Amino acid sequence: MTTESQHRLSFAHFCKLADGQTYNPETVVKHLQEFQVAIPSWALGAGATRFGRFSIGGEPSSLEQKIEDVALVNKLTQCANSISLHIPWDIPEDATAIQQFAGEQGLHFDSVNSNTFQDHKNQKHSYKFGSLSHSDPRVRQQAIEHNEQVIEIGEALGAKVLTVWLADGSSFPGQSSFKRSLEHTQESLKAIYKCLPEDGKMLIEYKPFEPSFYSMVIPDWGTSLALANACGSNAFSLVDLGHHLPNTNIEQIVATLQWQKKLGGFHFNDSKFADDDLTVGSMKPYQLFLIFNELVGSIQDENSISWMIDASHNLKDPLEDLMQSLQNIQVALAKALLIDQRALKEAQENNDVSMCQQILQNAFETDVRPLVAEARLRSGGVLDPISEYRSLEIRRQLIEARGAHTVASGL
Ligand code: PSV
Ligand code: MN
Repeated sequence: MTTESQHRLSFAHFCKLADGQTYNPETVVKHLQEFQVAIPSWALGAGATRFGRFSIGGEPSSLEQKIEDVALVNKLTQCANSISLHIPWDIPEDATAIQQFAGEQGLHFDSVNSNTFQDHKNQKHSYKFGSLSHSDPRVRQQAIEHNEQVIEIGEALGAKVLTVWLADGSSFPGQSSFKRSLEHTQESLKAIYKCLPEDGKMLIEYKPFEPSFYSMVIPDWGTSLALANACGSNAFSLVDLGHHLPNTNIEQIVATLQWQKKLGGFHFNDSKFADDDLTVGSMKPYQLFLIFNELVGSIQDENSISWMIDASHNLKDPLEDLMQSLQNIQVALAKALLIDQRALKEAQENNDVSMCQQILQNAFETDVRPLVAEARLRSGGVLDPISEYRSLEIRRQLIEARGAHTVASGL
């Protein structure tokens, strides 16, 4: 564990070594302080696999408790000042009161997520065979109306971004028509888009497989982009790191969507195989760094992308897991901010391949933890969030207050 005085020494040392480098540690610290990632309301309890779920104890069972958990993470880390709701998992009974409750704890509401991947209580038509793409117009209409309701809930909470992820697809060849499914989806998304407030946004998330195993209606960035283009200038694509087949070049997708000015949202997680929903940066930190290399331009200009952690915690304490994810995001961002972009461009223009690689690796191999800790401290957070969390025995207190067997809502 690093003490405060050790941190002072390592930060001063870092700044000294930065003398003559193209980056300014103070600017990096400033960007880190500004960079905020939303926490989804479904990431605060234990997740599950198809084979079971193991409670971690002290899980939040109300929206208020979820807000309290996010506030705690934000208090320690100072980089997670918003919460993203999934409707109907977390419908606020009194939007004004809940917005005030969150506001008192320094939080606001980020994107709202619709859910047509499972049937809701008392709903008329089932989503078993799809929602916005369904062959039956009554099911499509019901799914459109649900999204409209989510937009309204978001507006009441001050959240103007709607994220749509469709589980629609097919598991057997011939089960459905690819073209008709897309036509229906486009028509449905356009209807939803019309209900956005003027300054609202719609983010369209893609996924190559799961829950459907033969085809997904929106399997990739290209389909998401085509649908966003069909809807209009306030519709964008959303990249979820876990929604790619192994070895996909995600950083190139990020660059392509930025080139089209259609990158609107980002879900952070990590994976070994597919949508494993593991701690951000726990498997492929270099990939995360390369993605941030593509993103730093937009982070420095104007930060209009919705950033969110979308992970599931089966083994670890979710709050510790979130703090590890946040730390790894900040580390990747800081490293990307060290890249000498001018030298990289020059090396690229000169086709100096070795130098291109060298420039990236120099940044990646730099230990930026002193910068991340400094940003956290300056913003009012703590030096080492997980140690602090453990020494305060927060999980024990949560179990005492909420019980050992509470279940956070969700799937
Ligand atoms: C689907 O896998 C997804 O990534 C979407 O963002 C959902 O809204 C989220 O996970 C939670 O199930
Ligand atoms: Mn996602």
